[in-house]
Amino acid sequence: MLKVELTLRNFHEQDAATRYCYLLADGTQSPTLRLNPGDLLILTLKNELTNEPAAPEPNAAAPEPNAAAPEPKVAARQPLDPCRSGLMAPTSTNLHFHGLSVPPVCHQDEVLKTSIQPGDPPFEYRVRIPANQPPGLYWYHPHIHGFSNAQVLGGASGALIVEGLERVNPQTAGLPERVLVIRDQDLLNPAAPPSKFEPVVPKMLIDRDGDSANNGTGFGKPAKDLSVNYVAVPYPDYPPSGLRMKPGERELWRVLNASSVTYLNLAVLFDRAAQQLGIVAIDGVPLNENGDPKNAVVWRDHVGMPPGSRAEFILSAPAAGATGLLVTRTVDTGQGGENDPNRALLALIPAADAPHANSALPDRASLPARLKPPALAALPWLGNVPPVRVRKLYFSEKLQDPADPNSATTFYLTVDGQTPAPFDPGSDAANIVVKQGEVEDWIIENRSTELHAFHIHQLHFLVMDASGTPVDEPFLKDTVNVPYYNATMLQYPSVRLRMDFRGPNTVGTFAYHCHLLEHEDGGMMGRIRVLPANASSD
Ligand SMILES: [Cu+2]
Repeated sequence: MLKVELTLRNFHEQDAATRYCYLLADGTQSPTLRLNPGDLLILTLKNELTNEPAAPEPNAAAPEPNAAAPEPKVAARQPLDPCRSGLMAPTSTNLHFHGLSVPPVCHQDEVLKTSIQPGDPPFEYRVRIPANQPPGLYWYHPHIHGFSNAQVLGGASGALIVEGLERVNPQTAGLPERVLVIRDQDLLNPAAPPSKFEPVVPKMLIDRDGDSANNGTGFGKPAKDLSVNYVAVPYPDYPPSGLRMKPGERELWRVLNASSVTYLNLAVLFDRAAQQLGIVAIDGVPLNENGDPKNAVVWRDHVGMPPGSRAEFILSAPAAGATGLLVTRTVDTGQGGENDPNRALLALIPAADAPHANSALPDRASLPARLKPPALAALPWLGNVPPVRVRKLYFSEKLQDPADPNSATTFYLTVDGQTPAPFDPGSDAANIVVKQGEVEDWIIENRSTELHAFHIHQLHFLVMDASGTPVDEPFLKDTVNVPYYNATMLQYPSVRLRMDFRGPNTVGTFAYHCHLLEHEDGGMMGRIRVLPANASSD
């Protein structure tokens, strides 16, 4: 059992930015939670958020939430039932355990109705990690519709590790481990020109979200700054902090892209040469989860990570005298997307006296060297189960004033055949109803000119094909990028996902959405109801 008492606080900066952080009583910020399969997590969350102080001018760049959020009534406030109120206000909060197959019910992993207000007593989460939860990196963050972006962008997120990777993948046994949480935030130096060391100076464009638009060069002002374990690496010069490593030592890096909108394309450079990264797990699931030993370690010189995703990989520290750099390379997010340019994240500094346990980024431990056998998978491999039906969903966007390219955008995630509508937090109607035990194929199409990241709560899926071409990725994900459309294409890009509703913990009502949180808050979300296997089907 792991007992944790978290307090969520915010701090209003003078530049109108608001920072958010989970705190333990001893001041630890957004702790990494470590649990074994079968463990019980008892987490109490105290909401100490405060409203924005009165500002002389409203921040014109702040995205308008799609649904008009009622302000909490100050006078004679009746205590609201945190399990039922569904109040979506700037100071409301709750928790989502991203990637865990735990039930979508209140006090566990329910986010559509659960809402905790400032002044409420500490709210208790009791989450049993399933015995068959794959070992790897998961995370927790708030999920209040309309305000997820502000809270996560401000820093409200933390890592959660399900222990036991070495049981599934013996090549990771005994490796020193680092947890890197990469977050994005509003630019610290928004008025600065690009660094004079950049080879091109692209024209500045603003996209529909009010962020720096993709200019296609790999340079220029990013939409957001990035930070590594809360250490910002700001535009325009991206000064990386230093990570001291024992020369040549192999380590396991567990990387979370906790960004609100920023895509990552990670590479590790030694004297400018991209190094091989031994990927062992994606989205918390070992690549050899299906028992195929050839997928135990997949070597690549870069790792693409949409917002919300995780990658765990083996790498070797630079040799003595060499220099290393963790970078994210530019991601082409589409004509309508944000600018995600090339930038440094972390300098890797070989040092014989580098501490093992208490480095500049303190979150480091070692995996056990002693092997215990993994729990046997109880169900047939998802890729071998034929789907009972196929559905198509599509991402789309609409300018509220089609004549004005700078007008606000509405974001849709629509089940094909239904009328596009932004997510309605006040409704109980499910867009999709399935029965526990079923397996479906979902084709997720992108009809917009920017990338979207499809995510569903409670379960993992398998990517079967991309725009009709089979994909050989025999491992599970909970977040997947969907390529953007442009007018020269003959069809909308898509991915085909094998959706697994076999787990008993999928029963209930939960969300699927785009994990670019500006889009989710703007309406790009839907509701699915999974009925018990024995429910009558009328
Ligand atoms: Cu999106």
